[in-house]
This record gives sequence, C-alpha cells and structure tokens, in this order.
Amino acid sequence: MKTIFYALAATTLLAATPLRAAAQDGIQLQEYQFDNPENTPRPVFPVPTARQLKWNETEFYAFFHYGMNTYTDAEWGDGSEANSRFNPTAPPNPKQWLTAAQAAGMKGGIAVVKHHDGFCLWPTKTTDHHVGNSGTKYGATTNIPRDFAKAAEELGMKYGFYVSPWDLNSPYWGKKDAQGNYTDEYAKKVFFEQCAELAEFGKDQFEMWFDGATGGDHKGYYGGANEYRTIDNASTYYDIPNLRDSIHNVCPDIILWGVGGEARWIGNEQGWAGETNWAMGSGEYGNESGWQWQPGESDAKATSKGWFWHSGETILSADALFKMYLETVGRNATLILNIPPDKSGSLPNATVSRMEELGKMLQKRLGTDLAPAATIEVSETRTKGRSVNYDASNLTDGKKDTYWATNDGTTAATITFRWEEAQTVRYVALMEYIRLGQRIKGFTIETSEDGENFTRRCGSIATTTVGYKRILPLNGSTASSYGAGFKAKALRITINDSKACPLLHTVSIF
Ligand code: FUL
Repeated sequence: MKTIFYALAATTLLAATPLRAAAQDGIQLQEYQFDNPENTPRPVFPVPTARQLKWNETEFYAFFHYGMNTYTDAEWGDGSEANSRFNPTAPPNPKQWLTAAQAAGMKGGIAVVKHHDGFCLWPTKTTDHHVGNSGTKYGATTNIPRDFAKAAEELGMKYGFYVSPWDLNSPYWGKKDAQGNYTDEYAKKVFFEQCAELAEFGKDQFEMWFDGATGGDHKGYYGGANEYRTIDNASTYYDIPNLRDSIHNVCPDIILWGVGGEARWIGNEQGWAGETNWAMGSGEYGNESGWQWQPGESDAKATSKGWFWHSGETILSADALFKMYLETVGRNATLILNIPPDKSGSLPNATVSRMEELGKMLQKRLGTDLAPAATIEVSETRTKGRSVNYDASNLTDGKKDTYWATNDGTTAATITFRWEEAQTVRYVALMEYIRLGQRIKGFTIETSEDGENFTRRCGSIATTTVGYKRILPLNGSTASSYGAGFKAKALRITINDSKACPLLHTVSIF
C-alpha cells in the first residue's frame, strides 16, 4: 500500500467523491495535514527512509581491504589464484582491526569478504574458491565475516560486508546461452546465495557494499575460460530489486551500496565532498531538485598505495586524515576510511598508532561543545504544538528528535549564542532535522569579541547546504583549521535561504 501526500485542502478532498472512493481503496492520507495538533512542519520531499537515517548516524567508519590480493600483491586479481596462496602468517584478527577503528572515533566498519577475484573469506557453499580450501596453517580456519561480526558486537560497533558482484573466478559470471542471452546462473546460484550466507552472520548489519566494477578490459579466469567478459545491465543481471527486498527481509537496517544502492558514491576516492552537497542527485555536490534521497558516502584510503596492503605502504598523517574528515563528514557525507591489514592478518603498528592519534585529535578539536553553556537568542520560534515545542533550547539538548524551527513561510532567521566570558572558537557544527527533508540553501556565521560588533567567518567556504551534518572551520581552511581560533562573546548564525522553514536539531560550537 502506498502513502500518497496530497497538497489539497481538507475541504476540497471531502467534496471530491471520486477521491474519497480512492481513499477507501487504499490511498492513505497523511493525517497531520488536516489535523496537526503538534504544528509539525510539512516535509520537503524527498525524505530519507528510516534505514537511511540510521545509516547516516554511523558517520565515520572503516574499510578493511584484506584477502587474496594481500598475498599476491595485487589490487585486482584475475580469479586464477590458487586457494593455497591465501597464507596468513598469523591468525587474522578482525577484533584488532575494529579496536583501532574505534580508537580513531569510528563507529563501525566494513570488511571486504570477497573482492573481484572471487575468493571468499568464509567457507561458502557457493564455490570451492574459499579460505576453507586454502590448506594453509591459518588460512584454512579463517572466517572473516564470523569473526568480524562477533568483534563488532563485543565492541558495540556497526558492521557490514563488501561482497563483489563481479567474480573473475566463477564460470557463470557473464555467461551467455546459445542464443547469446545472459543466463541467470550466476545471479541465482552464486551471488544471491553468497548474500544470503552473509546475511546469516548478523541481522543487524548496517551496510552491504556492492561494488559496481565489471572491468570489461580485464581478462578473467572464469572457470578456465580465460577471457574478457562483460555484462550490459548490472541491475537486471544481478536481479537487484529482488535481491534488495530479500536482504531487507532478513536484515532490515542494511543499506545496499553501489548497484541498487540506497546511498550514493560521492564521486571521487580522494576523501572530499562538495561544500554544497545535497542528499539527492549524484556525485560530489548532489542535486537540489533530485527526487530520490541518495546520501553520499566517501570511500578513501588512509594509506599511500592501494586499497589492499602492499609492501612499503605508509599511513597518512593525522592532519591529512582530519582534513578528510572535515571535507566529508563535515560536508553532509559519510566517510569510509580504508586501513588495510597486512600479511599477518592484522593492522600494522603504524596504522594502529595513527588511528589513536586521529581519535585524540578529533576529541581535542571537536570534543568539547561550548554551545550548551551559551544563552541563545533566535529571531523566531515556531508556534508550539500540543506537546511539542520548537524552542532554541532544542539545539543544545543533545537529542536528535527535538529541533528548533521557524513558522511556515519564514525562510530566513538568526540564531545568536552568547557567553558571559569570551570563548575561543574554531569550528561550528550544524545538523538539520532531515527526517523532514533537506532545506537550508544559504547561511553565514559571524563572531563577535565584544558581543556587539560581528565579523563574518569561514573565509571563502561556500556556506550553502547543511544536511545531516556540516562542520565549518571558522578560519576558512580545512587544511590548517586548528589555529589560534577567534575570541568570541557571541556567535551568530544567519540563515538567509531555505526551501521552506528551516529545521535544525543541533548546533555545536568548538
Ligand atoms: C573499487 C574497486 O574496484 C576497488 O578495488 C576497491 O575495492 C574500491 C573500494 O572500489 O570500485
């Protein structure tokens, strides 16, 4: 049954007999538009699904590229690699991976459990090409999804798996029948079954990563065929709509990423999103008029070379990683940061200590919120409902379900924070109440040392969209944002353009 939101007045609807008949046939009307005791603002469509909202809250999580390529020194295998080449020098240790990610301030992680070469890091029934058949000391008993899910649960972190739809090992991938039509053997016998097996490792997974790569110019083993293969339409070939529903029946919170995705690729692998970034549309900037909620995820490497670990791999500086954080999480995208385990099946010490350093840096720079201690003045507050208010105090109550709003028709407003003693301020974080759509299109931030004369901050940064979260360096530089800061007895946010009345649930000042 579909819920359809009407822009019609109740009286029009009551007079329109055919529409009433339609309503009886199953069209549901959004009740609060006719009887709105809480004075809830109308949504600005599109809006996120409940699972997209939950997913967004994961914000910053790790990517662990580990598998056959770790041992063959490749980024993409070709599927011909013998199982015995998977030969860890110690038992792979997903708990160590996730512990390091947690120290960096990440809330979860995604483990690659099958890359394009098709080698599975769990003993699957779908192919012989898996860890259980490696015959190596620590390889044969490896089961990454099992150990990863268990470690995540022990650490209270979110978890998910990257399972490549492209499979250079499988004889079925891209196979055609005598008439030249693609067969459905791969989708049914292999890929669907692999996803079903992975779903069994935990029903509370938050994301399943389906990479879109099909590399037509990359020769594959394909069961001994040793040839180039390609597919024409990934969504049809993998039967994605069916697969998506089937997975959601088992794991209701999983966001499918990539083919058939419910979140979008941010458009680069360098760890940045556009300063203007809508949760609709595609690429770095999204599209204000996009009709589907497609929030951005930025996948980026924390090391110097590949997604997989290679000898000579070095880890980026904490400053570089912090900049990446500001340019992704701070620009309405999530950041999935890759830290590859080495041949021992653990993260190198240099990675572990860098993650601890990053966690401390995030804590120092964005850990002490000065906003709750301020008094807040706003130019307007939405008329309260029966039991819900839209007061400015909602901005600093630490709750994501309470928010400040203006009345319908007011799309410009000011919010001023004042402290008795001057504070040193460097960053402002804004969070829209996106449950009712992304709205804000333009704002400014100013500080005042004396509480009366204000100076505009953020340099030449485009202060346009907010979305799930926007973090602004007040000195205007993501590269060297932690300077002396600004002395401020007051800080003023002016919203000057919004698709409809602006709704903010949190403002933090650091
Ligand atoms: C790409 C893949 O082809 C790379 O190997 C890597 O897994 C990256 C995250 O996604 O599309």
